[in-house]
Amino acid sequence: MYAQMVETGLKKVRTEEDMSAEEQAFQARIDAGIKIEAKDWMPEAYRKTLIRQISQHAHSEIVGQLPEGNWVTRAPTLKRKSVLLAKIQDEAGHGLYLYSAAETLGVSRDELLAALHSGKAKYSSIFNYPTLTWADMGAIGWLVDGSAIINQIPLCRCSYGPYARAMIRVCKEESFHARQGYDIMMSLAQGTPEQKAMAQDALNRWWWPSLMMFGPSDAESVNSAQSTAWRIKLFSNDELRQRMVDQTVPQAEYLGLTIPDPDLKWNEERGSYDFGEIDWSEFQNVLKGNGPCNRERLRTRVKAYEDGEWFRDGLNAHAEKKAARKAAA
Ligand code: FAQ
Repeated sequence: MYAQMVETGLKKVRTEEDMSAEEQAFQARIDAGIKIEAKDWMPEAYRKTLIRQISQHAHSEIVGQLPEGNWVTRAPTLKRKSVLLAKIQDEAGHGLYLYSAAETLGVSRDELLAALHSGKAKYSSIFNYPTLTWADMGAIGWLVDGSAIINQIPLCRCSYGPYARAMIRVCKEESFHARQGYDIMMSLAQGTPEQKAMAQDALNRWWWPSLMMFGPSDAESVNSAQSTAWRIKLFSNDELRQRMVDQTVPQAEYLGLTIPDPDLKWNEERGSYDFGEIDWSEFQNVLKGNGPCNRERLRTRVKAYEDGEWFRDGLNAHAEKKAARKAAA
């Protein structure tokens, strides 16, 4: 598995024998459902694991603006355009809450952004795919925000207080995003044959990458066991992926669209859908930086950061002047 770009210092899941008295007390708090707060003692590997996950999550939110930004100038009506703009702005806000949550763990935003810009830190694989038609705005809201919600609702109850609290507002906003996406799909699916075909094409292209968002299969997920013990993860990658399939298939049926999976079928015994094999080589290729848009996304992100330097300098100069005036008074 292509993993561990960020060294958390963990080689295997900590058992009671490995743990110091301090660690045992920490684990007991987690097991009792007590939240860990920024100033509490925590094992170094717990801190690093959270920095890894929260910063990847933050990076995903801000890189996730780029595929949608592509369509702001081409939205079909003024209403759709203002809704899309508001959604993209929400994603920036989510990035800010998440960077702030990561900063409570003793890392600076500059360090986190440097890791993103150098290509060292990951962001979600899903944002390395192109947005070719307006229907992609529908598919992203419906499938990508839909998957993000399924993954993030349990994070509202994770063990680290600042992360859990940030997730509450993020999830509320994501649910608007998912509805706006489904609304676009509904309009297209009920529109002309060309519009319906466009909606189907978007579903065809976004379905499998959306399933990959949940991460590798449980058997390949290197971080899951320890993150589950620490209640950073409450459900496994495969459990959440299954939830997404079960929730989305009836929605596709309602739209009159077909999920692009010939192996998809209802399993009466399990009470959920069986689905086809995910192409994990595609997933790993995207993680290695070789997806359709990896280079373009990073280039755009770095350029935006560099172009904003004058503004950051202006803000700093203003803050310094204000502080100096206050000190003089
Ligand atoms: N893409 O051992 P696991 C959104 C990496 S937000 C890239 O299972 P873990 C909002 C993983 O980091 C979307 N890399 O890892 C929006 C690890 O590598 P590492 C983002 C992935 O952490 C909507 C390695 O594979 N959401 O969409 C991916 O226990 C629309 C092994 O994997 C979050 O970040 C992937 N898909 O579980 C914005 C949620 N999957 O770090 C704009 C929080 C796995 O050891 C528009 N994160 N990897 O080098 C999580 O829940 C977890 O981190 C998982 C992965 C479930 C993503």
